[in-house]
Amino acid sequence: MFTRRFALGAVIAAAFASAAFAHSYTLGPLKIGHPWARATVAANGGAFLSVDNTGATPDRLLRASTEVATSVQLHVHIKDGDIMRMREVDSVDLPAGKKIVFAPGGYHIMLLGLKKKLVEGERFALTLEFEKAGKITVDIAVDKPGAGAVEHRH
Ligand SMILES: [Cu+2]
Repeated sequence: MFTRRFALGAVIAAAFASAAFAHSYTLGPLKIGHPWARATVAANGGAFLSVDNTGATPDRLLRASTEVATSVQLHVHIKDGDIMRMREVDSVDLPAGKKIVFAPGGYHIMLLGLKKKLVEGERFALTLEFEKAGKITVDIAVDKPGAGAVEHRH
């Protein structure tokens, strides 16, 4: 089991050169790829991952929780004229046969009121709750402060 995960992680690592410690999880038909966050000294941060729904029925990410933050919200970036704004969403649809990527500039898991700094190279636990697949706790790997393509503004 662990060996298979590690092998898949290695494939993902090859695709994203900066993802030095890629890892993945399986929950029923859902494949959760490389959960990560940026190192931060600010009160808030973002966590990112991908969810590949390999099943025949749609699912939804309903919420996420972690002990390192006071509260956790599901956010999306939307373009408002020339400005990118973040908006909270109730849930994130995971259509059957599609891979949804949470990444800077798009969907992200917003960590509000961090109780400790997120330090590069460390990990913390985050629990994801899906409508059909249920709950899973994943390790979020903390990457460099500026990792990812798009600036994450608040
Ligand atoms: Cu946000």
